[in-house]
Amino acid sequence: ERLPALLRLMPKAELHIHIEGSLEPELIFRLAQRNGVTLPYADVEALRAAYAFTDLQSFLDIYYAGASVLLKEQDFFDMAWAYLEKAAADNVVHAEIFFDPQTHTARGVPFETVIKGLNHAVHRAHAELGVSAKLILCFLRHLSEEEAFATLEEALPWRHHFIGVGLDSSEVGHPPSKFERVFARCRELGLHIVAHAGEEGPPAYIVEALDLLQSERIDHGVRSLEDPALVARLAAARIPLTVCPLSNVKLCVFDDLTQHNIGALLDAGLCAMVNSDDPAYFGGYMNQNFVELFNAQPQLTARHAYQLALNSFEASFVDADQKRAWQ
Ligand code: ES4
Ligand code: ZN
Repeated sequence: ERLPALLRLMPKAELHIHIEGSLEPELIFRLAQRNGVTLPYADVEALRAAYAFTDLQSFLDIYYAGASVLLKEQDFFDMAWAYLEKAAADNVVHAEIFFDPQTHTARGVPFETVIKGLNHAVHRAHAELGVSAKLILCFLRHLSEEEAFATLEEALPWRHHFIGVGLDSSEVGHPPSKFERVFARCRELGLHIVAHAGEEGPPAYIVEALDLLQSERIDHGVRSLEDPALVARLAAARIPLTVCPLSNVKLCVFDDLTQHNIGALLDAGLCAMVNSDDPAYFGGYMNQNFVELFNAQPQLTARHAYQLALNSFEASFVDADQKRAWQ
């Protein structure tokens, strides 16, 4: 194993983690039993065996099925607490956590139930684990802009429980332009803006996320290297790319970790960093991503590791005083 102590022990921030993607098969079955939900899988092994993805959509179908066991405030707390304990064990000292309210409100779970459970875990993690955590509300891009506006409306009484909004789910065919008006409203509300772009979608979707949504970071963005003018723009503006190595391999964006372009992104001067995306589905949490990436790519050095950790703090939405304290 290469640089194991450095990779595991260095403090880092995680900026691209879907909390519903941290739901482990064991917890899915425990919550199914607790809530009387019947799953189309016999047991944990059968569920895990279904985690053989060919693309983003084949993953999302199973990810939304897994989330169907989440009904009560306690369920959302248990899920987020389990993630935050794993994050703390990986020396993640700050996490900006995505949640997908529409996945739950569409099943009749009140927005309030979701946000209260997650918020409770966030506060307890600060007190008991020393992890600062914030929430980012993601709109599902396969749904309409009207539905995104309705979700924003439901979220407004809880405005101070989340720091920003994002855009996730099925990318191709659902460009950022579809959500231009709802993101304009979010900016008026003072929310931070991020968007998934350039995971499976073309570099033009990254340009739309920047120009039309005024996205402050790009989630994934690995396809930016196909457009040299875009790379120059991302570098000059220091727009961060929240890269997820194991995710990209599991969803067949790259054949294997030896083919991943994160080293090229760093060498192009981009503010890229490592994240776990959906760790329960993609084979590991933050440190697993670091360790497997560095084992696969001997050209990555301690200097790259340090740069990735530094970039994670630079790209975070914490205030300047907190950033200085972490330097
Ligand atoms: C996601 Cl990897 C990925 N891409 C887009 N949307 C998502 N939601 C959860 N994981
Ligand atoms: Zn993601």
